[in-house]
Amino acid sequence: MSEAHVIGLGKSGVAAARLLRREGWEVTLSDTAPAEKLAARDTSENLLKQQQLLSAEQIQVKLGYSLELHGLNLPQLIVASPGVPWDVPVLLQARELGIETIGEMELAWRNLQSIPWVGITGTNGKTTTTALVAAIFQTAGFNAPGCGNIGYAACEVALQSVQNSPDWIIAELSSYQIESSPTLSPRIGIWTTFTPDHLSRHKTLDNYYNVKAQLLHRSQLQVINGDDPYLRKMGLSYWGDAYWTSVKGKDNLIGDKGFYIADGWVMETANIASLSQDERIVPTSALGMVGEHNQQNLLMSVAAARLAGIGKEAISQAVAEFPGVPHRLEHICHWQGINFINDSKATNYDAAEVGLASVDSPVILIAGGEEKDGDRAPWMAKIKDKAAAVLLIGDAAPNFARYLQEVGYDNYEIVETLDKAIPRSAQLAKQYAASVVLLSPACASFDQYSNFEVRGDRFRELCLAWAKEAGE
Ligand code: UMA
Repeated sequence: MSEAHVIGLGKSGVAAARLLRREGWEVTLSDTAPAEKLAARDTSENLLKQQQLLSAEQIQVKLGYSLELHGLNLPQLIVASPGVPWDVPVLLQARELGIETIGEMELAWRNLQSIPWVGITGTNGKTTTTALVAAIFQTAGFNAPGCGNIGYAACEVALQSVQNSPDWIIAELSSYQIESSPTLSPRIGIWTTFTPDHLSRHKTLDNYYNVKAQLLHRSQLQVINGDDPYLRKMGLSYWGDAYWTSVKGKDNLIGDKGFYIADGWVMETANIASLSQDERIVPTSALGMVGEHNQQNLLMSVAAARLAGIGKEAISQAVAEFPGVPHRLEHICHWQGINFINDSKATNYDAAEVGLASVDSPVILIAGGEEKDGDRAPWMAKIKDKAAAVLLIGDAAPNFARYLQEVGYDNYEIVETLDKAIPRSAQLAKQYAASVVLLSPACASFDQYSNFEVRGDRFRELCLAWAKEAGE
């Protein structure tokens, strides 16, 4: 039997290991983290239960283990989870030894490539666009699961596909997943935005751009957000065949085919469906989500739907019913005139700037966590413009305090934890007559939480408990 080694006991690694096992591979699943560390992210009982289940499926699990390639028993295939850097020494060594190395997403693609994919990438906006595309396709009657970086491993879809074969795969694709998926070729590729992120992994902006560009090059049809300054600059010279979108009207479209907003409607240019004139598809007011960036996400989602041949009625219904995405400007509760909003998914400066831009001011902002590289100046400017006070949490708090001072903003407090931030934010909101308390951290969550979802869940839990206890 051929041997495969899967690295990473997370959502992706577990699904990849099961898929390989089903294909008849002898599978080892390893994680560099020791059992105690993995148990701390979940519980020891759940970890043990998972290990027992995997063993019963004849998947060997090795915790606190770094794969080493020597001796005779080398694997024929190594599958890496997205969080495993693509250039770790063991993967470089494997390639030198002629051992195939692929990412979990590539494995999913190999299993699901007879089905058309919509692949959505970009620095920000991916998750909302993925969820909205999936909602539209599903309302149109397709079995079209949203998967990938959105939190549902694509290999899990492949596992489920035996009983329930999808019509379309709607995949949110991070740069990590694209980098490790050399043959993944969607029917429709969407590029939402492009700003510096993940530079600790990709090293340079060019590398990061090129990873995302690869996906679009391999996509049969390309949809690109023409309102993103960087993508716009690359323009026609680079992406001549793409369908461009713009919230700023037809005159702002790059090229002659695409989707734009005019007079409160999402419009499709006539040349896409060979019509005599441009067509109204859905009123922008149908989408119950705030912010210009969400209008951009709407345009790209409608573009994908139309390119897949979906009619206006299904699009209108899905858009009107779309509830939004948890942790992305998610409205948690309303307490004495104050809206508590969870934007935990804003894990970088750009997303946090968009978060602030999308809500009413004055705002009490909660920010901080594990600091990331990037250009913080636009976010700082937005804080000065809209935040009545800033509460700082996590490891980044001292640095963020210094950055705020440097730009002449001193109405901040270091509160360290969300538990302390919530009651204090309510007091400050009263003091400054602020209508919004916004968690939009501009940081990864790993200093205090296992991921941004757990951080957002904690924020939700604390806000709801606070509102209940404090009463109307
Ligand atoms: N690990 C190793 N060796 C290493 C590195 C990591 O063993 O060298 C182990 C870790 O100890 C950990 C496991 O790998 O136990 C985790 O693997 P993972 O980080 O790939 O986590 P998964 O649970 O499989 O989640 C991944 C994506 N995570 C990342 O890309 C970091 C999830 O995206 C995705 O939803 C999921 O697959 C399903 O497709 C999350 C994310 O943070 C949301 N993405 C980044 C982002 O959006 O900024 C890119």
